[in-house]
Amino acid sequence: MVQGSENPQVDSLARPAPRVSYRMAEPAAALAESGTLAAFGFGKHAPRSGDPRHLQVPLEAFEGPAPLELWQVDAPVSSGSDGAMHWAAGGGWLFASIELDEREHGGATATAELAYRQLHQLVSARAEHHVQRVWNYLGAINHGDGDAEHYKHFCDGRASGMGDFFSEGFPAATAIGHHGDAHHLQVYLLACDRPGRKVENPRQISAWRYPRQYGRTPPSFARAMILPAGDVLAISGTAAVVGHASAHQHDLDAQLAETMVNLDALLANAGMASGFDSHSPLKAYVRHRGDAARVREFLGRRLPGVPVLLLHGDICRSELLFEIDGWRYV
Ligand code: 3EB
Repeated sequence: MVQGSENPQVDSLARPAPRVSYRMAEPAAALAESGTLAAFGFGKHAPRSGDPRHLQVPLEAFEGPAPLELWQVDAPVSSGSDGAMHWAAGGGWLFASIELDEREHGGATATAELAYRQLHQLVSARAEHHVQRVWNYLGAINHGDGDAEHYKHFCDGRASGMGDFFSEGFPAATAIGHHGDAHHLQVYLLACDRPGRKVENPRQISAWRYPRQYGRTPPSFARAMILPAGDVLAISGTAAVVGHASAHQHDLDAQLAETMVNLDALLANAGMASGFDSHSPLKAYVRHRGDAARVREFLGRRLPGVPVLLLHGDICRSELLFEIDGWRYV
């Protein structure tokens, strides 16, 4: 039983979502601000620090120097490390990350399993054990054919490492291929001491029900999560998937348009008005460098004023050229 669940004072505590923003800033300065729960640098040239809240995401930004992505809460933050795992907590929220080399842990499946087992262990021992959102960045994601594809091995390991981690339902998630070290797996998450509310997309079959053709182990994620205070929708990686099929294979413009329809359907199903604004940061993952300008032009037209970070990333189905994820604040 959840301690304090019969105490109305505890239950009435709001858990406003972390504020997520992109900012051109020095990591040290951003980390020194009170309430900084996490700071993400993008690409191999992003500066590093030993701070457990500071993560280098191995995805390159297409346009100029990438900003920092910041998660900030209105509470003091404590943090720590345990081997390859790092965490920070404050205001009822938990950020946790793990980075592993697949060569050191018996390959892709075993490494994904280990990453999820370790995260489970960390999170389940804490009050902030309701995982809302997970990001998975792995190298060479489409390497190998059919069931031998790297992503399929990752899905196998993720599912077995989860155990009963998500017995209350899968969190929202993203899984994207990076172009750094092909064996480098990075997984990070946002959890809370209150449960969120999962949202599916009526235009899409839930991922955990995908038919066998997409792999032995269906991907384990929800399409989105309404964070506990109901103030934010955390949106999973969304692509031109309709039903379970990849629509408009290899056609970038049509995939972009279909993805916008999927986002609208998701917002509607979450009970939210359509559209995004300047407080709702998104990430766009683009498979081919040569498509970046066209994607930017499209987003400028369809999502004017919305902060979108354009990243070089491979989508887990090789026919998909584009995927988007992010946050929609109420
Ligand atoms: C899709 O709709 C695209 O394996 O965690 C999107 C978000 C996708 C998360 C995952 C995969 C994942 O099926 C792929």
